[in-house]
Amino acid sequence: MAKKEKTDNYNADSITILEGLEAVRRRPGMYIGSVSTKGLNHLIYEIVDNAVDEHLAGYCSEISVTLNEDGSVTIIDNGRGIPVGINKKTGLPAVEVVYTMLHAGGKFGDGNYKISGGLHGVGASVVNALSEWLEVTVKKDGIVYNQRFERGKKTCNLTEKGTCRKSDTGTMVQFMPDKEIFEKTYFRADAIKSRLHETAYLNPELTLIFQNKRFNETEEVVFFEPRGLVAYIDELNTGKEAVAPVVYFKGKEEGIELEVAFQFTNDFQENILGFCNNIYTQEGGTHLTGFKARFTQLINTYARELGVLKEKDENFTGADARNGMTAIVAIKHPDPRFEGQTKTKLDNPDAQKVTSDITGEELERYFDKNLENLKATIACAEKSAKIRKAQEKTKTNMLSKTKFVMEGNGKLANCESRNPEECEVFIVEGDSAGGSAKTARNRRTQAILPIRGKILNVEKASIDKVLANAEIKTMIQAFGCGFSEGYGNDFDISKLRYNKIIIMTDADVDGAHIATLLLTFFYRFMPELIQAGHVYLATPPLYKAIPKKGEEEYLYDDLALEKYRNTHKNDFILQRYKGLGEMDAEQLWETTLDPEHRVLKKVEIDDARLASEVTEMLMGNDVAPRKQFIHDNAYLAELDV
Ligand code: 0RA
Repeated sequence: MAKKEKTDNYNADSITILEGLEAVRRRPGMYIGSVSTKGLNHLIYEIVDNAVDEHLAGYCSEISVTLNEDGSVTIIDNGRGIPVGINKKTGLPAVEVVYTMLHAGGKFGDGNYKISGGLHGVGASVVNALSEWLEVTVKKDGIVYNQRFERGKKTCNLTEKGTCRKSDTGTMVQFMPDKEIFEKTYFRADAIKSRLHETAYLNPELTLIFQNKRFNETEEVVFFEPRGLVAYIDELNTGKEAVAPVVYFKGKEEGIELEVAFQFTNDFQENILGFCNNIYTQEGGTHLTGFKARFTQLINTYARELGVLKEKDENFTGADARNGMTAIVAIKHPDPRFEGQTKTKLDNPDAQKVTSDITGEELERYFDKNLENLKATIACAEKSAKIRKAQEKTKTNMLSKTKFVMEGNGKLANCESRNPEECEVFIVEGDSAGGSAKTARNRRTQAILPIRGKILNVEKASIDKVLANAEIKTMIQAFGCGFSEGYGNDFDISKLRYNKIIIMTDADVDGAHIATLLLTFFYRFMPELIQAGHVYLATPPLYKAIPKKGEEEYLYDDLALEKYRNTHKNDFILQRYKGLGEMDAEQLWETTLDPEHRVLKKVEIDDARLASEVTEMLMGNDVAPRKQFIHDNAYLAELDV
């Protein structure tokens, strides 16, 4: 061979490439978090984020995401097109390197803020490795290029497929998620739409198009939010009573950009969302710390200047100052670092300093000119402080953990074991199902907490109502770790008494509603429970098939029923369960409690966020979307797939 040296090089490189992608297939969770539907959706976000990077670089104005009928997804952007030139180190076209080498994404960067520094940022190669097949098409310099891969391995070299207008540039990626890797390969349309909408709010010059071409679901939605964060706040505060207009400011310091929007409503909660380089920082971090601390300090200073706080008065707490606040704090950082349970907590100290500096400067400027808004804001803090002081007296008694008696606490039927590792608590809808569950359970490790009717909607209720609610009080006491919103942050996950908290509701619209309310409660007050993977949904069966001959079988959804019908041509009786209450203790054990046979769905933070949105929609004043929801029953369908 004439070009021996080059060939050897190529082989060496291609071996490392394959090993890299093999590692991704062996341990996909390491790269995309999980192989559940959440991990599946990450594949799409990964590719979209790359295109958003191209937008941030100033070259892409439109991104479309299409869920195709065959289960694949297509993502198109009108950027410059991924480079196709030969990469010196590998001797391969750059686009091939991007799709086959781990972490190759940033190599072609040009110093802009890269999403790839964030939570996902694992690169297109991970998507490729976890796809049954993937095809990338690049339009660049008047030429259309294409390459195809299967499970991360190329099936052909980059090929020129034809020509196009020189001005017509961009990248199109189509892939089929691999059924060998993912538990389910059905993308969650709701979560994707929500994420695309979020991206539109954060990038006011970018248009994102969502198309669903799957059977019976066809729709097209265009997300374009030229009012940016201000429009985002409007959306978050829909149905709430604003007490002041939206405040917006931005600034740049030490190469870090900050954008903030906030508004006060008469709610008794704060809802502060943080983003870094377009990524939602679930666990918060230094940007939020900087903003919150400076805001609190500013409100206290103003309150003293205006005489609202007298010399003898103590300062407002942070929670007081932010009582009723909805805020978005979005930063762009050239080198973001993340830590925490789910690597979604921003850790850069300079982000705190810059956020604090800009917030101080801009807010002072704003409040000096807008005294009305300032007064309304301070009034929120005053109201909160008043209630806090009244409650501090009663709270100690109400939530005292030391006074908690394990047995005989309200309606909780506790388990015998005190080893949290093996303990589970079932939150069961309805007294009759609760009764059966108490009989059916394994008393040693399974506790039952029946709840009646609908628990309080924590999105709407004030903190004092939340804490006074019997069901919620019982839950806080039973779990043993306190709660984390409102006054004081005394949630301590190390005190958790149960390794699994299992929500068990009927498989109907009411049941789904109760489940969403519970998830909203956990999401708002005990998010760490979800982050650490302690919250589950039980899935009781919908049917029992009793054949003339052969074994009875429980069927958990309509799809299972259809399969059963197709594979069992003989006569069978179909028993339909209307609710948990209809099952006797033995059936309940067999189908829903028995760890050997039951089906549990682990709740992920995306589910809870979505539940929170759904709750908002169900409880809001708008009737149309609620009717639509009940008609579609979309949430249930999404949970089942
Ligand atoms: C680096 C340089 C150039 C384009 C891109 C990255 C790029 C990456 C992605 C990922 C998804 N869509 C994308 N579009 C563009 C430009 C190189 C040149 O001008 O030749």
